[in-house]
Amino acid sequence: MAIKPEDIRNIAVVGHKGSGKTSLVEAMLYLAKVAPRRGKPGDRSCGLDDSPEEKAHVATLESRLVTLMWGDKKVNLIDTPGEASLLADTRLALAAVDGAILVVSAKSGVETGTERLFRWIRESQLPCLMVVTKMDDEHARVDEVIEEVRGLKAPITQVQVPSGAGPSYRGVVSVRTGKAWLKPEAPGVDSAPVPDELKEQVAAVRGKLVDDVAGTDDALADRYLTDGDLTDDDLDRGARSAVAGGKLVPMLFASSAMPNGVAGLLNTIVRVLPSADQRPAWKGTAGKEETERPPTADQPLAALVFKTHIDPHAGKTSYVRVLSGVLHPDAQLICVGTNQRERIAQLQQGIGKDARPLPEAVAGDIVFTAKLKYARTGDTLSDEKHPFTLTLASRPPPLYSRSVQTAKGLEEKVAVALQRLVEEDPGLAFSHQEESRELIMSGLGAMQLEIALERLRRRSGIDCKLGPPRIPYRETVTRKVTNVEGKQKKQTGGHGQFGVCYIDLEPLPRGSGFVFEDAIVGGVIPRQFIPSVEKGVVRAVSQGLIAGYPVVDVKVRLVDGKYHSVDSSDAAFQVAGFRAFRAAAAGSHPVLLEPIVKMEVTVPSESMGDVVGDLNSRHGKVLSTNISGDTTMIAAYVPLAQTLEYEPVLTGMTRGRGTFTISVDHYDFCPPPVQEKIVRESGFKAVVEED
Ligand SMILES: Nc1nc2c(ncn2[C@@H]2O[C@H](COP(=O)(O)OP(=O)(O)OP(=O)(O)O)[C@@H](O)[C@H]2O)c(=O)[nH]1
Ligand SMILES: [Mg+2]
Repeated sequence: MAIKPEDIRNIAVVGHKGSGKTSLVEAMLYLAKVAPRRGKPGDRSCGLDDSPEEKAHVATLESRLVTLMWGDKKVNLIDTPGEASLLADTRLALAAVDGAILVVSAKSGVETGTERLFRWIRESQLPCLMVVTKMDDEHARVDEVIEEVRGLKAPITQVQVPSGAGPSYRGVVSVRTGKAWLKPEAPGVDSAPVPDELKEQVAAVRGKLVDDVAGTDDALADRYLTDGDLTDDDLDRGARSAVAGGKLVPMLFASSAMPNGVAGLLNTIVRVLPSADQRPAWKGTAGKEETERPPTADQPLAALVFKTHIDPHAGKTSYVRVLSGVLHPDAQLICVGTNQRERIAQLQQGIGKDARPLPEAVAGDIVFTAKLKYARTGDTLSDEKHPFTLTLASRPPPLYSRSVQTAKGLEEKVAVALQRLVEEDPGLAFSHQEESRELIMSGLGAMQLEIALERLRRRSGIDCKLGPPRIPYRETVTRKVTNVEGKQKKQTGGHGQFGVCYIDLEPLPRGSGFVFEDAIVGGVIPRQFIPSVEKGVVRAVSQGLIAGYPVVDVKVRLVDGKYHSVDSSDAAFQVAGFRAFRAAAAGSHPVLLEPIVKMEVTVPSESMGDVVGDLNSRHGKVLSTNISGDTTMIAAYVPLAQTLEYEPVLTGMTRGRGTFTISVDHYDFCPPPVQEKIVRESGFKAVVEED
């Protein structure tokens, strides 16, 4: 029987790295009989975390879609990475679903990732369930963690009571239905009456829940005041609409090691979270117009590509959320972003052996499709006559850069492989650095780049490694010198070489670049050789004076010279120009300039002191601080070299709440100790070359 949008629940499972998401998804798959056997947490028996890199890192490194049936409801779950530098995937998963499960470990509690993800969930106005997992862990500190969760400045309301914690954990009781799942030895959907010792606590928590639900709706509040309680029906309906509207965030408990209680979570998903057609209309654009698209099957087709996976053998797979309409295999769609036509091939659901083709995917469903030609991650595909592009939350810009180093001659191949990685991971970018001829890969953090490179090595067989990107330093001079000679004279036998020039060299203001002025009078150097002198000077300028970086903000004035009617040549005057510049520079006190970026760092006001202190320690110059509400925006100039490792530092100082932007602004003098180090490491030799 075809599935209807009202029978579908789409949920992203998100949380801090290692909080227990994948294990929880596995427990749900097991209870729904998708997974063949009961795995222990961490025992990946149903196709999750199965790439070589995921196995090596014991972590989820990209989003995965799994589908299960719970009763007559279809639940599409997206298991997402928790690693901070891989959250671009997670952010897109949140754009494709109608609800989220935020997983918190009973051992580690609320962490930086928990706070950041919860903020994203609230910004996206997604209904959310909070699940405290690892309840069986011997280090579970449940009461403290409940308090930490309540501290998230959100309308958290407890809907289950756990029985025990750590080794004594048995399962959970639902305070709404009074159902209890307390037989770990008999997993599956077993229910039992509430044991006597929990009755009082269950009644108290239910009272609080009724209070909370009544507080979200005037009609319910009236009934509650009159009757002193709410009927189960009222409580259910009230909870559903409060959760959908973000007025309540239910808190539940779980252990993936004892998945019997996870049945209560699945019940809550299908009963409390909104179905795919009950979600608010999708916000987007049609051409330049802002518009909304109802999430129903009777609308024209629109679908979001929220994830791309490229397998070296099977090719490209795209994960597609049907936003509206009905998607059929063979459908002809337009990708509004690129204006390309796409033909959909087969539609599929299920992972590994469970994969099966679907005859159609109705609004609200999430499917895989192979071999899309043009659509990239984040693109919306739609009916040509009814174009629609979903508006996505802005993604954090890739600000952590490294150069990708490989053997000579393999750069082209590496560039092609990098391009493919960028298609898969929307948080990754790569570029060619012209000056240093480096391939630069940028992302959100070190771990992301390392994993990308591991994939690249495995798939292409090319050996390559990451290095710090070369900072584009510049050189300049600080004193004026005049009438410096540059000479080329070789007149031993046959056709000789002769050219002499005299130049003045002077510093110019920052940003002026290089200026060459011809001040020759009386033909002391014939016209045709003036460009030759300039060429020689330019070559010296580009080769640098102390560390091999181009020289900027200087003016060279050609003031005098000598020539020979037979032995002078273009080559001779080029050498003379080159030597004159090198000789002039020696007396003009050359120094190193470093690129300075303008940073705008936005942080919670309470972290401002730490962040400003850190910027100062990075030789930063704070320009302004603007407080608005409880966030502060700090603008500062900071040397580019000091920003390469900034992301994890800022995350640490602000518990993941800080963001920043960077743009190269200007060049300024390098502090002498920094200059000394760079000059020493450059191995630059300022010997004047012999021809
Ligand atoms: N005792 C116990 N351990 C758990 C439970 N859930 C997860 N773990 C363990 O916690 C570790 C991390 O679990 P995962 O499920 O991989 O966590 P995750 O949130 O998916 O991690 P990332 O995908 O890397 O962010 C593993 O070693 C699991 O064995 C649980 O309910 N009880
Ligand atoms: Mg995981």
